[in-house]
Amino acid sequence: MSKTIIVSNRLPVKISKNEDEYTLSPSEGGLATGLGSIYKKGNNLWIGWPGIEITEGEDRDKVINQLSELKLQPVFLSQEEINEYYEGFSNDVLWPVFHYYSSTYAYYKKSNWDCYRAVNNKFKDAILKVAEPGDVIWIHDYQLLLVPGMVRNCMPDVSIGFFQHIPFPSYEMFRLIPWRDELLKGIFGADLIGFHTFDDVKHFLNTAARLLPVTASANVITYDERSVVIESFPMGIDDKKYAALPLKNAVKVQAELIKDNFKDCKLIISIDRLDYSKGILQRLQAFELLLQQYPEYKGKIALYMIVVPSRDSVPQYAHLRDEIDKRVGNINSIYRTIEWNPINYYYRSIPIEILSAMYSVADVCLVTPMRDGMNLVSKEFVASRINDDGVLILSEMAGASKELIDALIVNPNNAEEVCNAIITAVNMPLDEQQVRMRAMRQIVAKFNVSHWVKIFMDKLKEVKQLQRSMQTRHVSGATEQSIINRYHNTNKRIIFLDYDGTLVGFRSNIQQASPDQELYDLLKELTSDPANEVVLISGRKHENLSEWFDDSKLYLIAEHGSWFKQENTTWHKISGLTDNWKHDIYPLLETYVDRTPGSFIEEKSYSLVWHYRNAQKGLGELRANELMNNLKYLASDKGLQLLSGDKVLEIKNVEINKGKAALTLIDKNDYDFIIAFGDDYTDEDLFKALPDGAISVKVGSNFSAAKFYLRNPAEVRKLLTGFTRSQDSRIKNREPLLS
Ligand code: GDG
Repeated sequence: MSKTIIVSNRLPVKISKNEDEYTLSPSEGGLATGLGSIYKKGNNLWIGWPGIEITEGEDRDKVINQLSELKLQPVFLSQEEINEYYEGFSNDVLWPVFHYYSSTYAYYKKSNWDCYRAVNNKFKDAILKVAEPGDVIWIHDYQLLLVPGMVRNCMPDVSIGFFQHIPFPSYEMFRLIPWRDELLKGIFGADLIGFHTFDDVKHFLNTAARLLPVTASANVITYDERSVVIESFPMGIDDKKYAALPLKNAVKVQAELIKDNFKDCKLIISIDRLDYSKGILQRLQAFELLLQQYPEYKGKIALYMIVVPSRDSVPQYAHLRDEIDKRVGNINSIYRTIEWNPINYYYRSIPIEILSAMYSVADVCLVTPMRDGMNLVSKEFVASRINDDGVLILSEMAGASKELIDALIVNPNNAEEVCNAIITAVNMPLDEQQVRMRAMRQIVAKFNVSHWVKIFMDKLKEVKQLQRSMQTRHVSGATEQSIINRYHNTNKRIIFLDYDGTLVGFRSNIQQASPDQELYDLLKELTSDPANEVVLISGRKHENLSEWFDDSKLYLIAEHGSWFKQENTTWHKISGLTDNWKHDIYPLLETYVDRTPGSFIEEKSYSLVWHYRNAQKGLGELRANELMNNLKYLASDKGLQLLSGDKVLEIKNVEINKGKAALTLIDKNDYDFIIAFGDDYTDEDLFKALPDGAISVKVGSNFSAAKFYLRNPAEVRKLLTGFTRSQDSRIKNREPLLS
């Protein structure tokens, strides 16, 4: 039976050593809860680092046995590996770059990168030990970016999902990493790549398009001939757990204690791990500003701030902790009174009962990270407000701000805005609090952690099915042979061939894509069979096709069907078309050429094409969208059609399309073999127009109405050569019989 394997840097367990014995306590983190529904079932399991260094073989065996009872499998790491892979690379390169702190905190050291790669390889080995074909592997987070690619190399068909819990930065940041290509290729080993927000998805898609030879169609990227889907899956929490906690006695007791302590004060809470990305100093600055500018709040509000210790043996973190100590000390010494302390600051982690008590009694929760993948504290606060009151102030830089839109959303760099938000929050009438909180509680309940796991796993299944259906539609092996057999068992054939992208590859200069000798020879062989009508059906100008193919026996169709030319005749165009519209559209296109270096206009008899394949990446697409919007109404008034293709925007008479053009030929004869090859949007008209028994072949892996697909022009040529070759061999085979 197939199984699911979860992989993350840390196992969801805490291990402590007491003399010779190891004690395990399962961790209650959100991820562990969410994924509990998976890894605890059947023969599924979770692979990761157990959190402490264990060097002795005997000890390792003990721990392996204890962990296996919890369905966990360890990857043991030495202290040196933790220093280099985890601290040195994951936390000193990927964390700062992905949180936009590269210039201050990123430290690129080759030996740390080598160790990151080696440890990722260790994780891969651990996976391969247990993985079997048909299994599903879900890999988590930035410490393991290379693992999907490493597993893929060994198990090409296995289903791999990857989810990143921290932000994915813009290309401008990611490109700074010296090993960026390898990292990106590693992630692309997955079939489904998930992030918390759509912004992360956009950054990732843009980065992939800039750095790797990928083809993209919306959020589906073809890499290494595999379709990979990139999507946002905002992670949720175990909302029921947080709603149930305030009803427990232990929590109620704590809640009363806190209330007693802050009797006449509005209580503002904040909870973070010690990290520069959390905006703790900026938050203190905003709080101080409030006390400075609005002295009437002295004694009326208090900040209850928990900072959970983290990495404070690293100088930058120790420095941050010192700064926080100083700032809190300063504020308290300036503003405190005998009975009131503005900031109650704790540098320690707290038990969940106190956390829940804080969530449930606070008036305001202040969450102001400078950058955060999601931020679960904000959602836990919302889930804990079982009376629908309380106010959440939330940084727009946290992924959660995309969902919790009823929070007071602030820019954490804007001290005045944060200060004003605190004032609004502490004065907010109860009915407004309730309207906002109810809306947020609904969202937190609906998009909880189980929902997150379910939609990710469902999508992963769907992506695999998509890949499999692509595989069965790929013309190779038995399918290829059956098409070739059908070809030979028929004697009135018509073959439609698109040119650019189908018979020759994509070139940045449209004039460069001229036919090579191999193509001429192939077309000559195909057309020399009297049973074949070979039609070259292209969007190119008729003059251009004449230049290349006038001497051939091909039937030529130019400009998507405006012009036709049979062997040994001259060109004729379809009647009743007008090109008057060009006077209006051309000048508009010229304004886009003036504003977009590298773009140009191609003029055909009944169409105008704006090409932007040489424009700056991203700018071309932006302008094309703008142009599309500009032309929308003008086009329908004038009976024009807008076609947006691969780095082109084409405006043409609506009456012309390749499908109609092909039908005029098909209808003339009783063909018993009809096949069409094409690679882009204009060929879809052709595929759709073909009669039922026809064979349609899409070149490339974008979605298509075609029945089959081939990967590139080389494969098209191979199939066509297959037609002619077996013809030769048939003749050869027949020779002895005939003589
Ligand atoms: C990443 C991303 C993303 C904190 N202090 C105590 C305590 N906590 C718990 C909170 C919450 C969790 O830790 C922290 O949640 P974050 O969302 O800040 O997550 P990170 O660990 O920073 O990690 C983040 C997340 O992954 C999920 O994808 O949201 O953006 O950085 O659950 O309650 N719990 C207890 N005592 C504490 O002192 N009991």
